[in-house]
Amino acid sequence: MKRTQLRKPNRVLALAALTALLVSGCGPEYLVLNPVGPVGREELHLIVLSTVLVLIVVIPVLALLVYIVWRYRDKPGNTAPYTPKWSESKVLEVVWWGIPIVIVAILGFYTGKSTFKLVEPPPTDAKPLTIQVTSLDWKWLFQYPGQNVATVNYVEIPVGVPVQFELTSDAPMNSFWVPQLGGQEYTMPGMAMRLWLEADQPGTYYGHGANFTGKGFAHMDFKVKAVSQQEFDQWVQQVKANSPALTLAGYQQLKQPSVVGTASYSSFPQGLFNDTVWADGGRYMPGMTDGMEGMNGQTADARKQTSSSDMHGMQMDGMQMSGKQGH
Ligand SMILES: [Cu+2]
Repeated sequence: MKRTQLRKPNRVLALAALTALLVSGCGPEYLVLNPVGPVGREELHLIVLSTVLVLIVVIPVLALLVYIVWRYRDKPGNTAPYTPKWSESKVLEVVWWGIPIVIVAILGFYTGKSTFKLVEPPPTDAKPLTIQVTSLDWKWLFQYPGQNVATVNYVEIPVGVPVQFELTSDAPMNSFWVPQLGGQEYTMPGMAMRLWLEADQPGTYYGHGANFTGKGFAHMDFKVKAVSQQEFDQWVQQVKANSPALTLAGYQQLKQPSVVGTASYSSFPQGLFNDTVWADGGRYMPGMTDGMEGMNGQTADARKQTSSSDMHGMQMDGMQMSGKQGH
């Protein structure tokens, strides 16, 4: 008697806790679940789809686990049937092969569709903006080749404009991630990767490295400030007027392992990003053709020749990810 009296409030408490957990699942603190741009939204659809598909397996499995443990428990007088010869059941084989095949097919179809879609810039009339990103120990350098300004640990973008982030690393590989705008993409020495993102609401969004790179890694956070095109243009003018230039010597100092705050630069050495990529092999993601010329005025052909020993015989505009840098 006493036992059942104790169990009821416990059950109510557990149910209340579960409900609270489910209801709070979409609070603003869950950045990935609150996208503010087309890329993040597309990826949220995939997260929801895969969660639902996974639940088709997880819920019956957990329910069966509980049922079977209870039904076949060792108890005097248990009348559960003993049927050891069911291993050739056609029905069961179809169920446990068929359901996963259908789930993987649906998941594969939609993941593939989204992946190919997100390689292209978000569809809009606005002219894209290019920002070159270099991960350093332990800070992020952002260069605006079109505006000729640079920043450290923060980046401003215009709302409603697709931003082409070109990514490399001049330090151990890292990963560029702005959860509310879209998924991460790796930054790797000697490689240039590309990630399209777009914000459709003004705001300040959290960004962080997503690949551990040593003791200063915890400080590799940055802010993405999305503003109107007009505010963005004003900001560029302000940086040009009020900030020091980033010199090559300044960059060499910046890339030394250190934890720094934010910084702005009125200019940066021409071609610095591409020189960084070429210094360790010069591999570009397919479709990235604007990255072949650098500070020394070297042409693409010259670069191809000087670094041919490092190209593993691969074509420069092919998928060059299978060289020495494995993951
Ligand atoms: Cu790689």
